[in-house]
Amino acid sequence: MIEHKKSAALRNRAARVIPGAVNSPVRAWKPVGGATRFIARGEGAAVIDADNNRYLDYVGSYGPAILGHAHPEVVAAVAETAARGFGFGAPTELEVAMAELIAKCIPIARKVRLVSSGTEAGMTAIRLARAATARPGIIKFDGCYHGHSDSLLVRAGSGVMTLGAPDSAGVPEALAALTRVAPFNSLEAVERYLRAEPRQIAAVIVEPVAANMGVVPPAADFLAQLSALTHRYGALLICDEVITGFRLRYGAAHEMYGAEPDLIMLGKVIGGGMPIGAVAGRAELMDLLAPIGPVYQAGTLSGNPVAVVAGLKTLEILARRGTYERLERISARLGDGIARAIEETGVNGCVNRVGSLVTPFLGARSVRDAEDARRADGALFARFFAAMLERGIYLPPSQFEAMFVSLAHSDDDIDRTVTAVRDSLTAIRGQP
Ligand code: KE4
Repeated sequence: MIEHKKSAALRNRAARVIPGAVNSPVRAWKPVGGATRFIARGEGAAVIDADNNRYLDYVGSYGPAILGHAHPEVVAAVAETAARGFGFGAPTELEVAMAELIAKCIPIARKVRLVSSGTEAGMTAIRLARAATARPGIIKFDGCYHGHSDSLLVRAGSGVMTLGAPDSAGVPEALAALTRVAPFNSLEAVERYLRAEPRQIAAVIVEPVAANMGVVPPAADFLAQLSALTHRYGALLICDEVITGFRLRYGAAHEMYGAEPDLIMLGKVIGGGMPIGAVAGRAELMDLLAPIGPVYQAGTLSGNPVAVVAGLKTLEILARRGTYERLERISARLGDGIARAIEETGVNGCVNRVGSLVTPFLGARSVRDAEDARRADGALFARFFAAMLERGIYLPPSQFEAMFVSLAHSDDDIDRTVTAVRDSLTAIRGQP
């Protein structure tokens, strides 16, 4: 049994001064039993906890650590930039370089506003869409997550065709009612909403590849048809690329699926692990933003040079030849290996993978939307998580997250992970 006395002591200490002992709920490990490990440091594909236990890491800070932890070139760039000051409340050349790079890599990103989180990017995109269309309504998809702003913390109402209901205390019913929630991959539900209130919907917001219900790819042609449908009713399409941006390719994922968004959100990888987000899109939309337009949006640390340089260096490294081919090869090795292990152990499950985003679903044969995902066996996943942790493999502590493969994961790391999956499934298969 792996000792984690220091993590337990830190958890107790933290709980006295931090709600739930964590600064973001998913870190509390509630779905898998709550024995959160406090991490002391990261090294490449590994993290080491407060009790000096080493784990192969598939959380990767929930996406930013695509190079692995503490990449020496990124660390050096951060140190060198920090030595010149941490930020000035004034523009710097670094944020111009970041905006230019994003505009060069993503055709729809004619203008870019940097912020400090994906949530801020989502808030800003929604506000821009409402201002541009003078409409209040939003359509989002069940199981997709776009940060914790009020209009996006909304779940489907009682019947599929009703208005949204708050998905958090503190979100006013009246505001939640402006958001409609459709099943992911359902054009029919979106069309019903748009037809029912043709001039009410400002925007449809979607993760091009869903990764917050576990990984769920878009159905064939879904995103291209969603774009056409949204625009036919005068609404805007927002693609939330906070996870997928620069992870699935060197640019935006929506282009892989023929989607034509008006605005996109970015985050995670473009900050290389430092706090960042971005909203980008057509110039006439982005120019609605203060100080030139009427849509107010601001941030003390927006475009922070230390965060931006971590992102720029990360993107520079990702641009090197063979990067995404290697990421695809090792991710396929992982996904195929997990699928084989599920098959060979006879455990009821499946694997969804898109690029370096991988989710093993347990207790479900196929997962195409949030309803399917919710039918997975959470208790079985919790036992799987614990068995993998015992074998030194640190998975995201929820069935509804993605495993994030990094360029620091070696073939041996992947093979070791697959062996641990097979042994863990065998171990939990017989458990009551
Ligand atoms: P942040 O505000 O957490 O930086 O980004 C919000 C966000 C927006 N869009 C997508 C597609 C996202 O996945 C996220 C945040 N992702 C979660 C994990 N899936 C972050 C982990 C956490 O909440 O601690």
